[in-house]
Order: sequence, then C-alpha cells, then structure tokens
Amino acid sequence: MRLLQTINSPAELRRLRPEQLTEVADEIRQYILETMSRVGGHTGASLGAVELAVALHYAFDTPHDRVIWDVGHQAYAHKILTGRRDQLPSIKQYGGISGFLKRDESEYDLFGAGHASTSLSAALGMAIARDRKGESHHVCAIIGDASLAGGMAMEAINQAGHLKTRLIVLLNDNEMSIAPAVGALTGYLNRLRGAQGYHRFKDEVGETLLSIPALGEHLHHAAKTVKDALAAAVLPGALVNELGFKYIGYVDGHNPRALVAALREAQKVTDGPVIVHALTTKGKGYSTAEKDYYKWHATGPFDLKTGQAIKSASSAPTYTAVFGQTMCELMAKDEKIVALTAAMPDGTGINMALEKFPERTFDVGIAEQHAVTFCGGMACEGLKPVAAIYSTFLQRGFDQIIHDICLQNLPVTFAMDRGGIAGGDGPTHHGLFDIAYLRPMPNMVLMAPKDEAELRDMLLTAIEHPGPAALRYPRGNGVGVPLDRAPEVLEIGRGEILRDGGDVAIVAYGSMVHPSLKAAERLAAEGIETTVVNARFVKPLDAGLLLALARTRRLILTVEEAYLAGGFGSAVMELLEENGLQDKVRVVRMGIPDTIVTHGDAKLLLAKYGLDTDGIYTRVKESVEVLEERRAKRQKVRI
Ligand SMILES: Cc1ncc(C[n+]2csc(CCOP(=O)(O)OP(=O)(O)O)c2C)c(N)n1
Repeated sequence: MRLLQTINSPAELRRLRPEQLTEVADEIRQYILETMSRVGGHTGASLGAVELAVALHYAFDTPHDRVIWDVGHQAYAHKILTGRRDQLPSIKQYGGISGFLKRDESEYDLFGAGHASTSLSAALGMAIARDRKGESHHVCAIIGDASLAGGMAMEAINQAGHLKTRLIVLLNDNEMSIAPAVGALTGYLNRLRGAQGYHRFKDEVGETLLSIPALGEHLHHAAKTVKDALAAAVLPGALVNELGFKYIGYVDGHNPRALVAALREAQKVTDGPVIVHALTTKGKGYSTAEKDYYKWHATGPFDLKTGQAIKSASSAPTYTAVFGQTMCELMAKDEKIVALTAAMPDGTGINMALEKFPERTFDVGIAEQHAVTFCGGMACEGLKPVAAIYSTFLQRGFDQIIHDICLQNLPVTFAMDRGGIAGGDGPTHHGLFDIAYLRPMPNMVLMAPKDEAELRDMLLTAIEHPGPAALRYPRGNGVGVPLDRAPEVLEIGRGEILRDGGDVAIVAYGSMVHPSLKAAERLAAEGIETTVVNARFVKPLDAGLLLALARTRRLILTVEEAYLAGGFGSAVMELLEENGLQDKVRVVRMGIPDTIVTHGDAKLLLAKYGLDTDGIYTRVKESVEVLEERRAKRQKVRI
C-alpha cells in the first residue's frame, strides 16, 4: 500500500505519472482481496473493475466530471480512491460503508445504485442538464455487458443516439452477468471480442474511425499500430452505427494507460454519445476467482491462500435451496411447469432446474419486465410459468404484473426470494415493498410460508391455482423442520391457529411466525396467554378467523417483515373496518415504519425494528400494560 496510502482523493491520484497507475491498481487489488477474505463482498466483480476505476478517476476531473456507475457492486476500487479506503473493512456492515453507491455517502457517488441498468438513463439526464445550464464537464456512465442488455439501458441508448448529446459510456465487458451473460447482445459482443472479429471488421474499422471528427485520423493510425493496447476498432453493425453512437475499442480493461488514452479520445467526441469498449476479467488477479468467476462474483469471507469459503454452521437448508429442489420435483411430475429467472440462477435456486430441465427453464437476463410478460404469454398457451425473482427486483415488473398478468387473470407464479430484510446489501435490496405493491392487484393471491416445509406446499398451491399467485420467503436458512413429505395444496385464504388462548392474539405473516411462537412461550411463562396465528395468506385474508379473533380478543398484534404502509397489518385493519369492528379490538401493527432501512446484519436490523422474539415479547407486554391502564382509568371514572 506504499502508493495507495498517499492517495486520499482522486485529485491525489491525478498527480501520479501515468506509468505509476499499474502499481496503484495492483495495490488496490491486493487490498480488496485481503479485505474481502475477511469480511466478504462483491469480490470478483470488483477485482475486475480496478483498472477501470483508476483510469476513470485519472482521465476525468471527478467529481466535477460526472462518473455514474451501474449497480455499484463492482465499484470497490472507486470507493477506495474516493476517500473511503480505510472504511473498506466496514463495507456492508451496520454503521459501515454501503456495498453499493449512495449519494449521501460520498460526493463521488453521483447517482445511487444497486439495481442494474440505470447508469445510462441517469447519465443522459445529467448530460442534458449540463447542456441546458451551458456547462461543459464530461458525463460518463460505466456499465457491465449484462446490464447493458437490460431494458432500461436499451431505452437510454435509443434516446441518447436520437438526442446526439455529448455522453461517454464505458462498457465493462467481462462476458458475465452473475452467471454467464445470456442473450443476443451477448453473442454480438462475443463476436466483436474474438480476434476473428477484429480481422473481419478491420476494413470497417478504418472507415468508421475516420468518421469521428477531429480524432478519426489519429485513432485510425492508432488502430494500425497499437493493435492490442488501444486496439482501436470501431463497433460496426446496427447497434452503434444506426443508433448514433461512436465506438472506441476494444481496449484492454486491465491496462490503465490504454484505458486513460481511450477515455481521453472519447472526451474529444463532441457531436454525440460514444462507447468505449473495455474487455475485463472477473476476479482478475486472483487465480482461484479467475478460474471460477461465476462463483466469485460475490463471496463471504474466505481463506486467502486456498480460496475456501469460511462458512457459518447451520444445519437447516436455505429457503432458496428448498425452493430450487421443490421446483425440480414438481417439474418432474408436470411437464407444463416452466421455470424462469432474470439473471439470478444461483441466487434464486433456479440453477437446479436449468441443469435438469434446460428446455423448460429460462434465464432471460436482467429483464424483469420482459420476464413477467413472457410468463404471461406462456400462461395463455396453457403452460404453468414460475418466475423466481427477488422481491426487490420484481418491483421492476410492477406494471407488467398488473397489465399483463392480473387484469387477464393468468396463472403465473411469482416466487419472491429475499422477501424481507436482505442484510448487508441494504436499502436497494431489501424486499420490503412486495406486500404493498402486489396487494391491490386484482386476482392476485399472496402468501408467505412460516418455514421451509410450508414453502413447498405454497409453491404447489401457487402453481395449481388457476390465476396469479405470489409467495415470499426470506434470505437465509430455514427453521430446520423435516422435509420428508410431499408438498400439499393448501386451502387458499385459510390461516392456521398454532396456539390458542388468552385475550391477546399475535397474527404473524411468513418469517415472523416462529419468533412470534417463541415470544408467546416466554409470555406464557410469565402468565400472559396468547393466541398465535400463522396467517399464511395476506390476500385473500382468512376473514372468518380474523373477525372471530376481533370479536373475542382485546388485542390483536400483526407482525410482518415488510413496510407497514399497505402491508399485512393494514390489510387486517381494512378488514376490521369493512366489517364495523375497528372499535371492538385494539390492533397493534408491527413491521417496518416509513423509513429507509440501512444495510447490516439482518438479525441486527430485525431487532432494531422489534421484529424478533424479544421485540414481539416486549411489544405484547407494553400493549397489554396500555390496555390495563386504560381499563383501570375507566374503572376509576365509573367509581
Ligand atoms: C434489476 C436488477 N436485476 C438483477 C440484479 C442482480 N445483479 C447484480 S449484479 C448483476 C450482474 C451484472 O452484470 P454486469 O452488468 O455485466 O456486471 P459485472 O458483474 O459482470 O461486472 C446482477 C444480475 C440487479 N442488481 N438489478
């Protein structure tokens, strides 16, 4: 860290000589590796973008020039160079720096990120604002090849070419999404990448390079002489030429000087957008990660010498694994079931189906909107699609779920992993909105299992339901219940009473059922009897059960791992109001208030919002005390 220790801002980086940049990059890489081996993070993705970050901050006058990162998971070197070097060990932890980009964390994080394919749209907006204000700084979006294929990025490309705004796009092309990148655009980039491609396009190269005003001749010369470094080829074909982009590439994305040269050439393009195509390797510089860059996109802590993961011991399988296995079981029995992921085969467990039933399993890439409507089409023709999409990413498909699925009452199942607090990935990744955004949709059935065995039942229930249905389940391990019986279809809209007694009812949804049961045990030990209900469904609610509780209990506590606004508790209150029972029983809703939940250990965050055994226990006690006080006051008044 000899050089790196002296760099506390990009301005200090820019004081170095160009030939020192490789040394800085090497030191950053080593620092990322050592730190990630201890704390875990997006190791492979960030190792692949070290030189890109160095070159960007060297070639641009950041933050005056605007550099906009896509997703942000690959931006650790950017964080290190922008004053957050010493905070890297705290990344993704409670109170530490974010694993993605946040405007309020640094003036160099010019646009918040976490979800993919946003950088081009944001950068284009900033470029237009610059032009309107008569300013002259550069705006550069950096985006990965898989994110470039996302719908939003494509829409931005379409507009950028049309507007002819001055905008630079740095394409970080490593042939990978988290899994190998998929889709026609990937094939196209692959063709460009190959040496064959270079030769094939050689003639067009000269022609198109020369079409770049002022620097064409210069680049043309460079193309002939520096074939490998700034191998100035020009992207031929419709994507760029027809859409109005200039192209500089491809460039060795691990050669900082070549990158700086390419970016400086791009800065000279004044009559429209330009793409700099950099070729990178995920996990660059750590041979274990380079060999298996799929697995190394993101990691937990690992042994730096062997690359072996340091795992926390838990005997229960993850919800993701149970979902993946159950999908395979059900697909084996029913040929109509088709499975789908949007660029997250491993994260969702769909990788198992991809392997076993490749002809019925689809990875559509980072294209959640398309994924939803694609399922709609298949459902129209009698197939039974299951879209496994994280709760947070399904937000992208909001209108498609309404317009293409629910209004047509099509039988599509949405399996939402990471339903709840996602932990270290933070606000952009918590799955806290899904109840609120899906609940108003006509025809939608919404459910959440109390454990991994019920997840199996709910998956079958959703698939067999002749309309849209969604289930949510949390990140991480199940509760450890037996999984030896075949999945069963549940009665839609029917909850289950797990414990009966007393005049307090705890009605819990999904992941909150087990902590509620434990809280009830503790309360019982202190003489406070409670009823505990596993709600199972938020739409339709078990109206019979809930109305009966409202008539017979003094207090109903609803508990959910989701935003309170529009959530499960709100649904219960609406039901009571619709039935004139709102004054009959006191309702206390437990969930996430109207605030942004930061990143950090999920257990810690759940505790912060009272969504664990302790929190539920305490809230019941407090609520009971309030009731007692009120009762005492009323009695006093009567006396
Ligand atoms: C809308 C959305 N869907 C899915 C993801 C999950 N995700 C995070 S990074 C990533 C892969 C991005 O690939 P690419 O842009 O090529 O960058 P790389 O990781 O290869 O550097 C995916 C799918 C996301 N962040 N946002």
